[in-house]
Amino acid sequence: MLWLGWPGIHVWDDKDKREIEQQLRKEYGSVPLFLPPSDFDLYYEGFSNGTIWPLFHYFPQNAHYEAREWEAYKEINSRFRDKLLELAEPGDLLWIHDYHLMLLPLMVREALPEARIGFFLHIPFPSSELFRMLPWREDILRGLLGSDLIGFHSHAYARHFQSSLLRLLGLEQEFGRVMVGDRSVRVDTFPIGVDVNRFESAMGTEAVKEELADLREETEDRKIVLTVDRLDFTKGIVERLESFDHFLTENPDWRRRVTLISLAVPSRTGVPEYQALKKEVDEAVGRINGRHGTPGWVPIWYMYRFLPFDRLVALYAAAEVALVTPLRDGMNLVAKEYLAAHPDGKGVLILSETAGAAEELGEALIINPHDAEQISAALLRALTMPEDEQLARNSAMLARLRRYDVVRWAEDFLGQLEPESASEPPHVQVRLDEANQDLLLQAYRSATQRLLLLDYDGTMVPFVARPKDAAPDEELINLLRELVGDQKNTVVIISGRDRETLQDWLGNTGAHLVAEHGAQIKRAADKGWKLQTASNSEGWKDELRPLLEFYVDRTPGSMLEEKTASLAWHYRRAEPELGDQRAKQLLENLEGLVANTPLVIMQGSKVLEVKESGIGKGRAARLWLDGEAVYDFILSTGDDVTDEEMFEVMPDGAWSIRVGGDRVSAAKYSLQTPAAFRELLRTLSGR
Ligand code: GDG
Repeated sequence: MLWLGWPGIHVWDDKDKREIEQQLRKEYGSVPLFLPPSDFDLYYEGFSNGTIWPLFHYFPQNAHYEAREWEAYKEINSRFRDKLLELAEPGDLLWIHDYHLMLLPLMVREALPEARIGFFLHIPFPSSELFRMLPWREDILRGLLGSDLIGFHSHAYARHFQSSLLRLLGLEQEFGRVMVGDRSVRVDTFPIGVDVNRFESAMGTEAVKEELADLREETEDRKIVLTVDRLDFTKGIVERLESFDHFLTENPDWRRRVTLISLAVPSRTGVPEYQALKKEVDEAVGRINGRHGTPGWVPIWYMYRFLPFDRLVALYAAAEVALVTPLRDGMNLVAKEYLAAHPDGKGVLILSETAGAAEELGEALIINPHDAEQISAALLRALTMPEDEQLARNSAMLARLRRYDVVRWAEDFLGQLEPESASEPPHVQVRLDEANQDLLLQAYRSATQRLLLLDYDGTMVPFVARPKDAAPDEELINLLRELVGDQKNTVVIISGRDRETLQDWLGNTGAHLVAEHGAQIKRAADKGWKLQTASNSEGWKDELRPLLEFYVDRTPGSMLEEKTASLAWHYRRAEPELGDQRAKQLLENLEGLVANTPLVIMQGSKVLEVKESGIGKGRAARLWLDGEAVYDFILSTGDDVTDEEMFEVMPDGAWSIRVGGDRVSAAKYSLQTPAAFRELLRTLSGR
C-alpha cells in the first residue's frame, strides 16, 4: 500500500524535498506531492474550505464562488493525477479520499480507462437543492463518476448524491448503480469506524492511568461533561456553550457539581471567519464562567490546543458525559471514540441528529443542536442516568463499533472495489461482449432464414424527454432498409407506439410493423393495419380516462396517450420523485378498477398503460414464430418490461438481448446502450 498526499508544508529546496521524500517513503510508505504555494491557498483555503466545506455542511451563506479558486482546484487535482500516473501500476486499486479531490477520479479514468477507482467522501453530501447552488456542479458530479465505486458515510448522503445525478445530469440509478455511458458506477454507504483496539489498549497503559488520576484529583468529585472538536463553525460550539449556560440557569443545584471540559483544536487559523469564531467562543466562555463561577469552581475549562493521544484518551475515560453537538458533521469520530474509551459500557453520549454518526448510534441521547432547551434537558438526564441504563444503551453501540471498526470499514470498501467481488445484481444477463458478438455474427451469417424482432424506443434510439422527438435518423432508416432488403431476413419492428407514428417514421423501411404492443399489426405486404383485440368495445376507455386525466393534472410534466386498445400515462418529464410516487398511487387506483375485467395494467419505462388482455408483444411475436417459415436464426431485442413477454416466448437457441444495462430479465444477453445496439445492427448489415 502506498499513500500519496500533500505533506502539510511547502518546501522550496530540492535537497530538502528529496530528504523528506526518502524519509516518508521509509517510515510511512507514503509519497509526498509538493504543491505550488500560490495555487495551494486558492485551492485549499479557497475552493476546498471556502466553497465546498461550507456548502456541503449546509452553510451556503459562508460559501463563496470564485473562478480563480476553481481554476486552482482543477490545477491541483491534475497535479495529483500526474503524480498518480507516475506511481500506478496495472492492477492497482486506487482509492481517492475526500472533497479536495473530487475531479481526480475522472482525470485518472481518462488516462487509465481500465483502472479500478474508488472514491470516499468524508463529509456530508448535501441535498440537491444546496448542491445545485455550486456554479461547477456538473463538473464535480462528472469528476466523481470517473470512479467505479463511490462511498458515503450514510444512506442520506448517498440519496442526496443520487438525487443530484438525476436532477442535474438526468442519470437514474438501479440496484445502487448508475450507468455512465457503458460503465456502471456503484454508490454505497460505508460508515467509518474507529480503531477500537487502540483505545481499549491505551486504557491499560501507565501513561493514561496517570493522566486519569491527575484529572480526578483536579476535578475532585465533580462530574465531567466533555466536548472535543476542531474549532469550526460546523461544530456548533457557541450554541453548545449557550445550552450549558441554560442548563446551569435552569438547574442551580448542579452548580459546583459539574465541570464542562471543552477541548478545541486550532484549525484554519489564517482564515478570517475562523479567527472571528475563535473570538466568539472565547467571549462566550468568559461570559458563562463570569456568570456562574464561584470561588473554587470554574464551570468551563476551555483548552485551545492539540493534546497528545494519552491525554485525550484520559479525558474521554474520565468524562461521565460526552456532549457532541455539531450542526452538521459527515460522521463524527469523537462520539465513537468516547464509547471506545469506555469498554465497561459506562458513560452517556449526547449526540446531534445532524451528525452522520446518529444514523448508527441510535441508543445515544439524540438531540437537535439548535435546541438549547432540549440539550439542557438531555444534560440533566445524562447526569442522572442510572448505571444499568447506561450499560444497556452503550453495550449495543459498543458491539457494533467493535464489529465494524476502521479496519473492517477499509476492507469492506476495498473488497467492493475488487473486480471479482463486485457483487452483481440477481438474475442479470450475460453481457454481449466482443466474443459473444462474434458468435452471434457467425450464427447470423450461416443462417438461411432469419427473424429479427426489434423494439424501437430505448433499443434502436435513446429515450428523449418528449416522445415525439425520437424520430429515426437517416442512418437508422438505411440500416433497416438494408436488413429488410436481404432476402434471408424477416424484420419486424415491434413497438408500443401508435400506428400513425410507426407508419410515418418506419413505414418506408419495408419492415413488418407491430404497433401498440401488438394491438395493431401491418405486415409489409398489406395495405392496412389489422386490429388484434378480441372485443371491439372501447367503452372502458371512457370510464378510465377521467382518472388518468386527473393524474395528468396533478403531476406536472406527465401526459396521456390514447391508442386503439390502450390508454397510457407517461411521466418521463415529471419531477422524478413525484412521478414515481404518483405512478404508485395511480397503479393502486387502477388495480381496483380493472380487477375482474379483461383489462391489464402494464408498467413500462416511465409509463403506466392499461390495455385489453391478450394483447402483448409476446403474442405478436408468436404470429411469426408459429407461422410457416422455419427460422434458423432468431434475434429479439427490447429494453423494458413490455419486451419481457417477447423474451419469454423465445425458443431455445434464439438470441434475446436486453438493451440498457443489467436488470432482472428473461433475455439472455445485455447491451448497455442503444448506441451499442446500433453498432451491432451495423455489423449485421455488413457495414
Ligand atoms: C472528517 C469529517 C468524519 C481531536 N482533537 C484532538 C484529537 N482529535 C481527533 C479525534 C478524532 C479527530 O481528531 C476528529 O474527528 P472528526 O470525526 O471530527 O473528523 P475530521 O478528521 O475532522 O473530519 C468527519 C471524519 O472525516 C472521518 O471520516 O467523521 O465528519 O469532517 O479522531 O480523536 N486527537 C488528539 N489530540 C487532540 O487534541 N490526539
